[in-house]
Amino acid sequence: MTRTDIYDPHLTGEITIPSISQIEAVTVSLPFVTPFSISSYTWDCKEALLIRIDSGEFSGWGECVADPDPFYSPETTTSCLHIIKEFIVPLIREGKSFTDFLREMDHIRGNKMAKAAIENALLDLIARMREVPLHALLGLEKKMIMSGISIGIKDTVDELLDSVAEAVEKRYHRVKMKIKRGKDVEWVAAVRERFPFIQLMADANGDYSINDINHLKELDVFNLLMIEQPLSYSDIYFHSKLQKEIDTPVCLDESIHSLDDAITAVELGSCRIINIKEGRVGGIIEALRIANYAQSRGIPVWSGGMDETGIGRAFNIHLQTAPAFTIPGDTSETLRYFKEDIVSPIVTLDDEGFISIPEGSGTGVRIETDKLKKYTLRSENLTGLLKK
Ligand code: OSB
Ligand code: MG
Repeated sequence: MTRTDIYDPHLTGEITIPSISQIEAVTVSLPFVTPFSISSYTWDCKEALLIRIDSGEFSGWGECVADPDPFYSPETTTSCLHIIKEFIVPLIREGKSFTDFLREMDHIRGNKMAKAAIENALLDLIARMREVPLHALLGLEKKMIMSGISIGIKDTVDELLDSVAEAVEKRYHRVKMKIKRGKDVEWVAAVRERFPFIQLMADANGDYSINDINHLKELDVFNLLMIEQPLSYSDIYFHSKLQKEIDTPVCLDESIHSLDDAITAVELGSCRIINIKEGRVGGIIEALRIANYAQSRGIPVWSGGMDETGIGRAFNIHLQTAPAFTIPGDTSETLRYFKEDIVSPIVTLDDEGFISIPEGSGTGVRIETDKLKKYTLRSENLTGLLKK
């Protein structure tokens, strides 16, 4: 099977780029309430590159999901800003169809997080100018969104159990625990013993190799919803070997950057589930293509997160209105990450653990200017880089 347009969301053809009056890149740093550890790194704050694109009185915002470091993905906030300035902003031109803009961005290899930030800001801007919610611009219907929480690696099993207990109390629909070598089978066993019935999964962020098949097989008894990215961040082939040997469904995160990657993974049998992070695959449109393809192959998908501020989180929320997103994602309450956010409304769970779509046009979130100022490290005006 090759890439075809049948997976394309229908309406990008009728979207055109409006006249742009300003573009600004703003780097913020928001301290985490508690540090967040994955197998490869620990973050104690979220440093994010934000993009604001203005057309007259309207502003669209995008958040680049890259970190300042290359410990989750090779892209960084600095590499993204470079690509955005030198190669993406010059492609933005009034009257260009969005489809053409996306095709031209395809000539820039990789750099998906940089592309997504601009794609997101433009879609938010266009939706706001049309006075429609982002999901409606994408042809998707409003619905309540399932919640899920991703619990970082802890120092002790007791700390982990306390965090899981808190999540269960809050009615999160699904709990993900991070694992790594030395903090895996016994840690999962402890959580499963205390919470026999919750939807539980584990994310290894690539910490294992194909030689660990027998060890990873030990996880099969815990009825996990899935194991996420057990092998290398760039591997698809060995995951197909692993999936044949273990019962637990494998889910790919880091290895999937495009529809082509998703097709490779599904055709090889490398995973039974896909984590779609729109920021990791180049934006909402590519995310929807992957979702449509996965649905056609009976592969469930869910929306991952990158500990985004309220701007990026809002895109993940709108994305999950697509019917292919049948598994709860990594979409959690704002206050579990940050003491305060730079947008309102913040994300909260209702009594049954659901999240509602913010009201209003575009993503529906408003920037809190004073909070944004408080957490801004630096900003740069990119308007002069637009081609006349
Ligand atoms: O692997 O999904 C991941 C956060 C940073 C980098 C990688 C990952 C994560 C998460 C947190 O799991 C997701 C979230 O709550 O936004
Ligand atoms: Mg992951």
